Amino acid sequence: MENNFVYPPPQHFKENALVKDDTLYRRAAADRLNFWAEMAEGLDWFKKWDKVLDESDAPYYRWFVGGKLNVSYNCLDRHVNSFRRNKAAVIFEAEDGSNVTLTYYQLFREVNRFAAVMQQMGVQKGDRVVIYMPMVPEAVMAMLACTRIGAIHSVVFSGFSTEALYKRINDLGAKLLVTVDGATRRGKFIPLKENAQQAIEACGCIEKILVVRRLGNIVQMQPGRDYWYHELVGQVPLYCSPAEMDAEDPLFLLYSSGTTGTPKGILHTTAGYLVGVYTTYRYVFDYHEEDIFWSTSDIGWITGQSYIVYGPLANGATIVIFEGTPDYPQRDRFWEIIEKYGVTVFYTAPTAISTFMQWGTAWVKKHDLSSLRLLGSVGEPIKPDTWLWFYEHIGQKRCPIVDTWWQTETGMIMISPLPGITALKPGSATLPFPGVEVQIVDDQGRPLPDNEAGHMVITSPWPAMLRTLYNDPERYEKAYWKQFPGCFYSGDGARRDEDGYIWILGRLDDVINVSGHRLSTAEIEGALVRHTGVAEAAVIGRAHEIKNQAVAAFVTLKEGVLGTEELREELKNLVVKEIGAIARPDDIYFTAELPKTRSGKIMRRLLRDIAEGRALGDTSTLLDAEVIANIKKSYEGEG
Ligand code: 7RM
Repeated sequence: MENNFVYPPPQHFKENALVKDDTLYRRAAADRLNFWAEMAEGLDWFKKWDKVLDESDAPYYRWFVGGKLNVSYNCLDRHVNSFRRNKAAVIFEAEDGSNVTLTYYQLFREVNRFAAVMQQMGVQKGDRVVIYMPMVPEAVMAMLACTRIGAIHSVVFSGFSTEALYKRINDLGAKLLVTVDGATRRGKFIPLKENAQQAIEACGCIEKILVVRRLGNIVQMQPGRDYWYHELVGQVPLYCSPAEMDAEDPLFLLYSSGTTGTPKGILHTTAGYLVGVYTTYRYVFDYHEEDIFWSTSDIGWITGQSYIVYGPLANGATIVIFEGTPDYPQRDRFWEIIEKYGVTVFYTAPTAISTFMQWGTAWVKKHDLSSLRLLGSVGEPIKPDTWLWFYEHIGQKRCPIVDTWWQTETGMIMISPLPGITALKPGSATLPFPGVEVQIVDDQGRPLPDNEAGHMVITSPWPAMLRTLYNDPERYEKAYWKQFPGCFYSGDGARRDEDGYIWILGRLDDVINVSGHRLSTAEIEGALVRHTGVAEAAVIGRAHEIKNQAVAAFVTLKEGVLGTEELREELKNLVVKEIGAIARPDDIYFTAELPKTRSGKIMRRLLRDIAEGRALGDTSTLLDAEVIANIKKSYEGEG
């Protein structure tokens, strides 16, 4: 872990950087709320706020109380009314290599009409709209259109299964679903509308489906329920006036895995979220007007919401949206795109970088990456050797790397270098962003000395923080605010070194991180026990060279059921069906019993030790030591 190399910002980068000194840190430290108010001045408000932060009903914090604004106005109208009118907003690269560029004016027009279509379909302020779409510009338009009329969007990753979609729609009580006829992934056809339809029919709350034509495949349309976007868009006005939203009006919901089988509907509201992503995009990515910014995430994840859509567009940046995958048609697709559009800032995940490392540098060398000036990493801890490869082969030792720590809950980047001033240490996310306050504490909540590992907590509210969990305020309080009263519990372990740099160690709870995607062990267990042959299941994340973690399941079967290879496949497929391909277990171990504490809790820590081939940790709370010996035996037999 320990790495003694420190990388100060290169001179040429420093000279041109937006932040050249520690003024932001000093201003935030002197008066945090005033700092955020200053940042909020960067947005356009219909009415200024009366109070920056209201803590009277904590943990239901309210930011920019009394302020009125509209998110789509801030992402579009104000740029259209400026020199950015004809600047590229979106460069879209389709999987087949075709591309479209939309200027701010064009995007503005499209979003206005999209909003008018939704309005005509009966969507009103406060209604929930589910967006189940691949990475196409219409997905971004649908999001912005919702914000224009005050509808609350919830994007569901298009790789999620019908069952996962069903769960989310049902929790939301959504009225409208926006999808496409079909999508392609690595050239393979995916009937998105048909998948969505199955979920909807099981739910009952969705009144209408709006279908954007993407592939032109034949789909069954039910009159009165299903509408083609291209048929409605010709009948609506070109302009739809932006709704005046309250600072604390809900903006969007995004489901994220927690420690139980039910995903959490994380709620973000209007002003605080926008101020947070606007500010962090600007300073972390050292925003320059001429940048071409590419975040390889999907809009179904918070990284896509905050740093493909809202942060960049609120700043008037040019973004790349890519429909495909890094290995299709060949393993140099990302480098080809960087070369093709002259991408200047490239933001991706450690898993992707490890994969590229494995594919080898020959793919990289085929392309001119000289346009790049800054790199970013997000989603998992980045190993120092992965960091160094990224630095050397992609950044060509010229580009700083911003390792950004944050969560769906935090909405915005919380820990990150400011690339013009922060000396980088490979593997460390470095320092809290100005105005963000973090501490490392022990189990009792006592601050720990330097270099001791503990829980990472956030000690004061920040503007883009989640406001609650949809329909479940009790869970909101319990999951985030009860563990260490007054502090936000991140679920991550970390240590702080003698320079104040933070080293994230990963999740300490039952959330696992596979290729930067958050999965709940309980949710996968829930899927496994749906099989009639399964008595009990325990799922863990075990270390994986490329994916950060891989899903490993320990399964006990009912009397008389045989643990065959077929059953193993069946169980893996069941998880894919219930959750999606990202949750597919790598390993399934059949075992007679599971290790439990006296209170009946499965001891996942011990299973992790077994799966990773380590000496067993503390077994003193284990009820029956025999169980572990047996699992170990069967594991070694199979492993
Ligand atoms: C943005 C995002 C959040 C979890 C978080 C961490 C892990 C994210 C980093 C990281 C180490 C990083 N949101 N995580 N970024 N760990 N270094 N730079 O990923 O809600 O999907 O996941 O991801 O464990 O708690 S998320």
